[in-house]
Amino acid sequence: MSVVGFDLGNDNCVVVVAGQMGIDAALNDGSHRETPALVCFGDKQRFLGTAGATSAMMNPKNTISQIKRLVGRPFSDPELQQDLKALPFSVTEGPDGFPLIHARYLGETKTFTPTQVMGMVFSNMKTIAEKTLNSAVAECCIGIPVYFTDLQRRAVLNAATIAGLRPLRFMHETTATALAYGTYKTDLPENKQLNVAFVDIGHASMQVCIAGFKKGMLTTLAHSFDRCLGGRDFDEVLFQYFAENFKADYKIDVFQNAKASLRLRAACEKLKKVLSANPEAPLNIECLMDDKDVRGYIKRDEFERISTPILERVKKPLERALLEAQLTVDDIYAVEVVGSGSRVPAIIKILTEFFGKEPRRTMNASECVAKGCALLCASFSPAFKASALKFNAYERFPFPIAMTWRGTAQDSQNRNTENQPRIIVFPKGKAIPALKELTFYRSGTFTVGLQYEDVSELQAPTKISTYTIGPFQTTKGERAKVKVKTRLDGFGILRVESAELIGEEEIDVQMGAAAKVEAPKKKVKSNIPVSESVYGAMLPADLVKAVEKELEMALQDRIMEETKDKKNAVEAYVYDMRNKLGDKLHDFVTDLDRKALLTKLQETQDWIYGDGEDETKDAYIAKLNELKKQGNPVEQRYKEHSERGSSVAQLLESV
Ligand code: ATP
Ligand code: K
Ligand code: MG
Repeated sequence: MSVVGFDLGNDNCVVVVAGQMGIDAALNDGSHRETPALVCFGDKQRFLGTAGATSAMMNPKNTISQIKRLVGRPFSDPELQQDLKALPFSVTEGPDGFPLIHARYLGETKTFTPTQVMGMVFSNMKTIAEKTLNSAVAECCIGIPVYFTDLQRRAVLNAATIAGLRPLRFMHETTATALAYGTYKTDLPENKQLNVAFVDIGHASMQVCIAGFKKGMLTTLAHSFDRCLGGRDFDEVLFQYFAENFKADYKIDVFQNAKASLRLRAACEKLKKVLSANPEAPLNIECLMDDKDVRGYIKRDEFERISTPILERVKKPLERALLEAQLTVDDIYAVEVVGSGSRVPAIIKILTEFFGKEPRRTMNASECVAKGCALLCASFSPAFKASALKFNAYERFPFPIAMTWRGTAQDSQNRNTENQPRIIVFPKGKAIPALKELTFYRSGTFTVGLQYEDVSELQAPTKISTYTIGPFQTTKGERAKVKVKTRLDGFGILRVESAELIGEEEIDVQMGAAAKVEAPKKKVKSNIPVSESVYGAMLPADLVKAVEKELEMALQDRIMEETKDKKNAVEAYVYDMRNKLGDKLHDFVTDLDRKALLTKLQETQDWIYGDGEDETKDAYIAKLNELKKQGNPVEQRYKEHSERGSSVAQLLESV
């Protein structure tokens, strides 16, 4: 079983694997531990992650980023609409009311759902894990933001499935961080509880978790968040600031030019990072627009002043978390900050003031989420059963969930859904996973619905799903007892899992003292069909198609990578052979043959940079074989000669 943890960020992804080196982050092709969450569509293939980053500037319209913001949200979602304004690629509303991403791929304009694109990011991260482990990866745990709705959770699960992954659990990102913290903290008390506040400021959002620790155990006490407060908001403030300045100073309107906007945004992000370590920073961009080179400059004080509207929002999630945990700042043993967005010094200042203590960075700020997920995954693995890393994590669900239904015959006439009877099946803070059983008395098929009890903290429609329960038969059309089981599963996804018809006799058994004298009657249980309809969710048939499509695209990528490798092999052979013919192979070939071979090499080189620039894999293989046919005999003669030489030398040495 594979032990793998994924953190798919808005900006950066990390995969942690349990391998021979212990539990550690896997390196990507560029030997980095963080991989950009990017998919770039090309004429012949896709470029994922690091490979996609190089094309982001060259090919912005076809480089898809911020995918985590786009999944599981209807097109009309105001936050999504806001996000789209800053994105250089095209997104339109699909027939189902959900976003469709447009990109030129294989020479045609194609559309992809955000879930599909997230599947591509997962594919890339899976490949990175597999290269490190040298084996296939299926089982894994995945970090998700605590504020993800049911639909977003389903989208992530589908995306993972598209990539061929079989997640065992999702873990809220801050809880994963807390698990990583607790597992490696060796001095946790046996009886007393240490309360630690975790603050994660990433690229797009801020999350807070207060967790209580005892030896070998963590309990999440509170979760809070601001979905729209992250590193990118500072980039945007700087972008607006410089764009306005350039209007006045250089008479250019960057807002009107997509490419210039993109370059200025990227420069602002760099500048922001410089400001984290320096009291001031310059900004220089050559040929930004209208052939004008621009120069700018900002002091950290000024940056903080223009960022006030963002910085003012940092306190709110902190207050909410304390309130929910019913703790005061004095009860907080330590504050841990993670997420690279938290590197802005003004944020640390606010945290220090709020908690009355300096926040710590005990953990690797970019890897702790993936690490926590890998640790959770390890806890499911037989190989880690008795491990010293064993740690129990009690996770909580952040939203209260209600079940609704049509009432009795009379009130089913009542069309006003506001008056629909409902019950809270899972209160806010319910431990995950959980099961709730409700009993209904019905004479035939009926429907129940699941919905958010409170959408004030959510950007989602109230309704989640409806379930049709039935058909079933009752004697003489009387009402029968139906038990409906609702599950909040290990992914924080809600579903009515099953329904059972319970024989009427059972009611008598529960009637108390009088019933006890009667012979106990047998319970008759039978399953009733349950059909699910989730608002906005991907249909199973579409998921199957998406899995196939991903395999097809991955194959195309592999063919293109192999083609490049073969082409490089031909090129390398040309240079290598030419050098050798002038050097060590020189005396092992007649002048005539050498000349012929050199001509052949030159022809091949011309071909590679000319007609053969864009050939098939087989054409390159054939070309290499052709060259080797002429080159190999020469190499062979040299080899025989040097072997003879060395065996003579060995002979001489042994006497
Ligand atoms: P999310 O958690 O929102 O899904 P993520 O996990 O991809 O996103 P991180 O990698 O934690 O996000 O943080 C990325 C953000 O951190 C970017 O906005 C980046 O500009 C910012 N960042 C990175 N280094 C620094 C720095 N030295 N100073 C300020 N900001 C930084
Ligand atoms: K990350
Ligand atoms: Mg993150």
